[in-house]
Amino acid sequence: MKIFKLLPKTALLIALTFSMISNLFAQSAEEGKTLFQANCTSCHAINEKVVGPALKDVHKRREEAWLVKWIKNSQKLIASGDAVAVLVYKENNESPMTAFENLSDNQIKSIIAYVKVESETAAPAKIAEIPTTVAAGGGNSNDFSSAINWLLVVIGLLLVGVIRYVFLILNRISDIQGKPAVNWNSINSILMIVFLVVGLGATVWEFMVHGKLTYFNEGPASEHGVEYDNMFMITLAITGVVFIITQVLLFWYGFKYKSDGKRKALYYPDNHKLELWWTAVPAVVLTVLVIRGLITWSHMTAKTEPSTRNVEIFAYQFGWNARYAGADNKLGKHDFRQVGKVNALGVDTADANAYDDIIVNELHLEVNQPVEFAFRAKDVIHSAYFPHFRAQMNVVPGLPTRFHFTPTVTTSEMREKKKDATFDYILLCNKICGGAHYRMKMKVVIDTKEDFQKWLKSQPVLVSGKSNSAAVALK
Ligand code: HEC
Ligand SMILES: [Cu+2]
Repeated sequence: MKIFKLLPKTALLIALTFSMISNLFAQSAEEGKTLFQANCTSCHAINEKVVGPALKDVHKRREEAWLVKWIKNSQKLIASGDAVAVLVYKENNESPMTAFENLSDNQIKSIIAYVKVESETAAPAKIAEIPTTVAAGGGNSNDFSSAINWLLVVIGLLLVGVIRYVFLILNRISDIQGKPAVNWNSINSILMIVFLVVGLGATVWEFMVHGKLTYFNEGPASEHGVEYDNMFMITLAITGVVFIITQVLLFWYGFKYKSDGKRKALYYPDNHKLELWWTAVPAVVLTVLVIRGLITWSHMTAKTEPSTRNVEIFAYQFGWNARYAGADNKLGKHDFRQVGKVNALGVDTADANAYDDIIVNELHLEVNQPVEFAFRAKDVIHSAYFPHFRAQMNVVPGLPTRFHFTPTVTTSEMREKKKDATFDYILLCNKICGGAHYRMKMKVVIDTKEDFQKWLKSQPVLVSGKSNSAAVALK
């Protein structure tokens, strides 16, 4: 009967191994979650189509080895003639997915582990999230919250009824007494003061609490950003002071001069001197602000030296690319008719200037060096927004736009300043209509001269064989 003695131990061992394995699994799914959120959420969700297809159960429909190859470089897999890859690409209107050569096999596997975990816990279908009154199973959380909503509606209606009765009773009392039962004038005047205090208090609270979340705290990370922030602060200070004075006067006078039946309002039709002042002062202040703004704007959009590094920012539904001009510092021409599978940006293959161009999906810039940006959109209007650099420009199909700026704080310096080791600068799309503009995001890295050159050297040029070492030499 030795075997029975061993049984508990064996069971324990099995249980231990099992929990260790599942622990390992949980850990990698945890890592996968972070990676997924950092790299994939701009185009993918588990349960719905974003730019790419919903990834629910993708581990069931594809083999792991295939997934690893696909995620590393889907275009390569497609080009190799892989039937599944070609089909997936075709089904999704041939919008290319970003390559993730920098992710290791293990990292990709942990992303797949995360997708697997999420697929199991995700709702069975998108339909389930639409609240319906005819819930077959019943008893889910949607039923519960809709019951509460109905309850609130009923309570609200009852309250309106009660208030109506209170007024009816008050009217009856007034009729009987022959004078108003409630002095509405004094109640309204007190409400004026309450509104003033609560309103100003909420304004201050808003500044204190949500002011911390704005980009203003760490200061601008570009040269012109200093002037820009300065102007913003001056405008805010002037309008802030005027706002407080006018609001206090408005509500205070409403309170002070409530009608008490004894006072008679003074008839005061006009005063030319007063009107002159309150027209002239704001006019002068606004003119000064606007002229200052025009001067700043013309600095920001001035022509740059020909030696300034040229970078093209390319926007599409829904993502960004950047194209560096390469050794000649000349961006090759582009031609929308050439936009296609291998040439997603439609770079003109007949233009030799394009051969040494470098296309990336992570923007690196050298600190304290100006950059000249040319913007181009493939499909619809996008808006290139660099919040930390106080720069924004519309990206319009068929209409080239440009600006330049000089970054002044490297990513690592900003990480130190913010005491946040995970901080990254970003390029966002500021168009918020429909679709997924709000998810368009490109990481921006501000490097030291050495790091920037190292990075640029490691990027492949469009036509292999063209060295990009000269691009690095570019001042
Ligand atoms: C720029 C947008 C974009 C990003 C970022 C992106 N994808 Fe995709 N993904 C797509 C598109 C679009 C497709 C559809 C295939 C195609 O058109 O190339 C796709 C397809 C896939 C597929 C194949 C789905 C299937 O049904 O076979 C997988 C798997 C996948 N992506 C995983 C990922 C993972 C993991 C990441 C993050 C590391 C990621 N994707 C990041 C756009 C993106
Ligand atoms: Cu956009």
